[in-house]
Amino acid sequence: MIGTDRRTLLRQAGAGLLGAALAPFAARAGEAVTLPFGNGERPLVAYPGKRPLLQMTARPPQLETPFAVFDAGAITPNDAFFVRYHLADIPTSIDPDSFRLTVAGHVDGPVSLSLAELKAMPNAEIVAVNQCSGNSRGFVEPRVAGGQLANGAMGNARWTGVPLKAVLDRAGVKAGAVQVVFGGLDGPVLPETPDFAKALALDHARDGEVMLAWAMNGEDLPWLNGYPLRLVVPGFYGTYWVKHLDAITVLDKPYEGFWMKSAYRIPDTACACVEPGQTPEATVPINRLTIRSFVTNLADGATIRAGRTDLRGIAFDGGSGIAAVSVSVDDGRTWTGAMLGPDLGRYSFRPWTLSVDLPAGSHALRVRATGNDGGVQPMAARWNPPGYMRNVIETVRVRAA
Ligand SMILES: Nc1nc2c(c(=O)[nH]1)N[C@H]1C(S)=C(S)[C@@H](COP(=O)(O)O)O[C@H]1N2
Ligand SMILES: [Mo]
Repeated sequence: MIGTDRRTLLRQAGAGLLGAALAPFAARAGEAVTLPFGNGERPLVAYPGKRPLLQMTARPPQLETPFAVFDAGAITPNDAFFVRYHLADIPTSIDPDSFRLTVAGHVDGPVSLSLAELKAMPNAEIVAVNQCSGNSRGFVEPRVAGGQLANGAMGNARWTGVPLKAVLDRAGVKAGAVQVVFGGLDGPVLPETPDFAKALALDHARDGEVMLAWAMNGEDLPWLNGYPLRLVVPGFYGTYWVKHLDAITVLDKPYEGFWMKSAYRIPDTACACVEPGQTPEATVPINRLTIRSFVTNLADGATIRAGRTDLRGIAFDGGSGIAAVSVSVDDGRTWTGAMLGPDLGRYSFRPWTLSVDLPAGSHALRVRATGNDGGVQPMAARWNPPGYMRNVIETVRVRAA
């Protein structure tokens, strides 16, 4: 599939032919990246519709975006967008004409909607960050179990679809409903493995912003990002953004499935953290993104020319929007405000730039974002057993010569 342009690929996807080609192709034999933590070696592998990405696992595909992509613009290109699956039986053939989304459960009347019917409803568009709960887990100290990700399990895209509220209204939510459950076409290989499904509170599901998206950055969703339809939950971690979405069920009691009740839970403490090594007494489902910011144009460990240095990067939070980004070159004693770039909406990456003076020698550059809700990044990292929600102030060490 390397060299096949996206349009051809998507035509093939539309015709349901992509499946046969879901096997990955090594980018260039032996090409690999070593992430800066133990066992950080990752092959660069190109899957259909994707440029070479860092492969964490092959079955199911878990692909991380090379960090340099985030320096190229505030929107993450479709072919560079990360991929995360839990279950190895991912769909390999979907006919967009016969595809149906069903809405059932605690409703006046179940409905079954085709893509054409969904697209005929009033469309919605939003720019929003999709980030995995375990993004950056590889940097957590002491180390925790789970996919050892660097900072590339996130991406920012313009999503086009229909508000979930409008689709729920089609079926008519009955009084007494409390939650909505979302299921996709992928499934477990073994019957004992719980199928992937996520739930949202009814009020959240009907907030008018949560949407069912069929397009990403103006094109059909890439196969591996949920073709032909996915849930978009602005401000919430990616785990809720169910891909290949084909089943919506309204419940009159809380959903008890594994992926809500046992997995993707965080300590029920103000910081969503516990002392390293401790087990939380109580947990709640993970929810909103924490505030983060990154330098994107200088890699940790880089050698640069002494003198005036232009820094650029991105910042985002769980939906209050970025109010300010500042940079410290003196271990956090003083901070200088950066200039914010174009505002694509409060759920989007917000670009920033700042020019700093870096005389010859070693420097630690720290970047810190502040949200419109007053939220700031912590100087010390939070710790929780699954390594979720990392948002410590990032440090980039450079040598100016
Ligand atoms: N159907 C389905 N949807 C899913 C998942 C999955 O395993 N199956 N994983 C979720 C998780 S944990 C994340 S982080 C996002 C990742 O979205 P992406 O693969 O489009 O980047 O998809 C979510 N939606
Ligand atoms: Mo995730």
